[in-house]
Amino acid sequence: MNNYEIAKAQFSDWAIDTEEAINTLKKITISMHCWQGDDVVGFEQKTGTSGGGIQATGNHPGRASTPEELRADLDFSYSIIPGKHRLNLHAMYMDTEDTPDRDEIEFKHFEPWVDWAKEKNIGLDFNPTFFGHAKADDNLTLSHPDKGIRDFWIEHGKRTREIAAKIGEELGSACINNIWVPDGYKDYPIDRISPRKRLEESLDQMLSQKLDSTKMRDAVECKLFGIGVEAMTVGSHEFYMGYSIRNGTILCLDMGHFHPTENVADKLSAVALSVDEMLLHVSRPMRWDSDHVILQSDEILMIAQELVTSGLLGRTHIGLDFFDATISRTAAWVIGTRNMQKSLLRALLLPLNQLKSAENKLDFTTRFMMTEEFKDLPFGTIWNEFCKRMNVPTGLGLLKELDNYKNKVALRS
Ligand code: RNT
Ligand code: ZN
Repeated sequence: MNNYEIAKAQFSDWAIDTEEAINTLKKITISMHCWQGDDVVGFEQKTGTSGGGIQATGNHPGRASTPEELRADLDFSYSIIPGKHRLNLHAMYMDTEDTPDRDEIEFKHFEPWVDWAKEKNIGLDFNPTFFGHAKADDNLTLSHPDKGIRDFWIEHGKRTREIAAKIGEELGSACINNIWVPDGYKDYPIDRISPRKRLEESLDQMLSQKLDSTKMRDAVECKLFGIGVEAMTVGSHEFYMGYSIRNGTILCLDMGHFHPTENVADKLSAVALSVDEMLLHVSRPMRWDSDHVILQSDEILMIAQELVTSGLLGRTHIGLDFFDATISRTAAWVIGTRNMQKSLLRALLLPLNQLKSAENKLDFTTRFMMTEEFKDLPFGTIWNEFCKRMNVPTGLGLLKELDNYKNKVALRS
């Protein structure tokens, strides 16, 4: 018997079918965020700053500074991540010689991305970019008191929806257009309801055009606070939860957008009773929304477990949202995405029926003994088998590939 067969037998003692877990994992698509590859700069202005309270820190060599470089880094990363995944593109990553302002963007400015996605047979998701722009310098966009500024951003948002629909049509897979705005105040506002009413009105206008849900879907992303908007965020969790329930949009939960002691995994089953679909921005906040690369930490394991135990895999879109510029950016993508997959695999290998039955009998001792004993089972062997079948390296082989690529891109000027 080889290692896998031994491990398979060990899991089967607990009535767990490792083949079934591997097959389920194969089908789970993760939307990888383009902005890990270039520190959230984009291709509109070569020296841009992300702004809006989003901060990539570090100065590791090899930042992708052109769409070609970013695609090369993505090609490499996808080649060593098992399975088929998606790319989550932000509007500021346009690939064009033109210099359209945000309220002038069109599908043609993103066509090279779509051609690339077709060639690689991957799906694309999309995002309007409401930051890193002179008209967002006050951290007010869709809720700005000035109608002219609001209208500018509404037009941007409308265009991204149309672009997303065209992307979805071209690729034959619905493109999720996720809306996040930085809007908020550094110090206590006197009037909290007017900006929220303005944000709601702007969103209503932006989303007024009915578009085919097989081509594009709208998502809205809440946030508790950001650097520079400590006192109040207009698009808070309550704001967007209400908005998504009333308007039937997807609700995006970013793991960095809550109080550090809140358990984001716990929110999924609760919101799932009121919204049809969820989008996750899987991230790792450290003391604030710092967007560290995800580890196989308790928080990530709990998110994965929740998707499996609550049966929410079918209506949750898994997106990643982290950026670290102190390490190889491709290593961050690859290890981070694989960590999400590993966490899902661990969840898929849980003895769910036994655990649920113990819990229902209020036999918390059995539940406790089982979850803790279970941690010693050979998950790594199942993961290695999965990677072997998907033709991607593990262990030292993986490190060598990551290292070679890191050294190659370090020569970029
Ligand atoms: C910001 C949000 C948002 C961004 C991306 C780049 O706090 O998390 O999702 O990270 O849109
Ligand atoms: Zn996010």
